Amino acid sequence: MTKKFRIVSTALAAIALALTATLSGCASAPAEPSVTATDVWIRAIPDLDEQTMTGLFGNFTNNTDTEIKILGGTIDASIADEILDAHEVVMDDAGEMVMQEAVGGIPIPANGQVELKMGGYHVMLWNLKAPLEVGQKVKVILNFSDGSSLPIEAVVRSTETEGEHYHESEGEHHHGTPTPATSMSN
Ligand SMILES: [Cu+2]
Repeated sequence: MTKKFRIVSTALAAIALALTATLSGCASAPAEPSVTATDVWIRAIPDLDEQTMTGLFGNFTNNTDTEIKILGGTIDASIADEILDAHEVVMDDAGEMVMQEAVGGIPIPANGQVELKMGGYHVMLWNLKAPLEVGQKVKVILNFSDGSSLPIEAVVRSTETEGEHYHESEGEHHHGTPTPATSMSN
């Protein structure tokens, strides 16, 4: 009986060891990414003759007690230029809305959120290699100022489905053709 018990206890010890290994494996990984994202989408570009750049939008949540900035990201080089830039839209001296690099990154307040939207903050995709069709899913990796990064699958949408946002940010121009500056904004 003693011998039998010993075998059983050895087996249990092995299981316990395996469990310990599994648990410590989990413990060493962050419980939750410092930044999480929802509703991430990219504006469709069905015709590269019209435009070869577009923007990525969505809601980003900072799960930490410290401000974190979205620095930019990367994308597969078969889709666009590999490096994605953090951008913002501002009014220039002439009163035109223009986009520019968000210097230092796009801030997400501690324990807060930022919405990347048309006419505001966005992540820029340059030199698309192929048209981006509505419904297509695109993988990107975004990089943050705390050194973390987040792989995201963004869905390609048309601006029509985001019409309200677009018009809001365009103000009085919403019935006209977008000015070059406005179309630059994404
Ligand atoms: Cu831009």
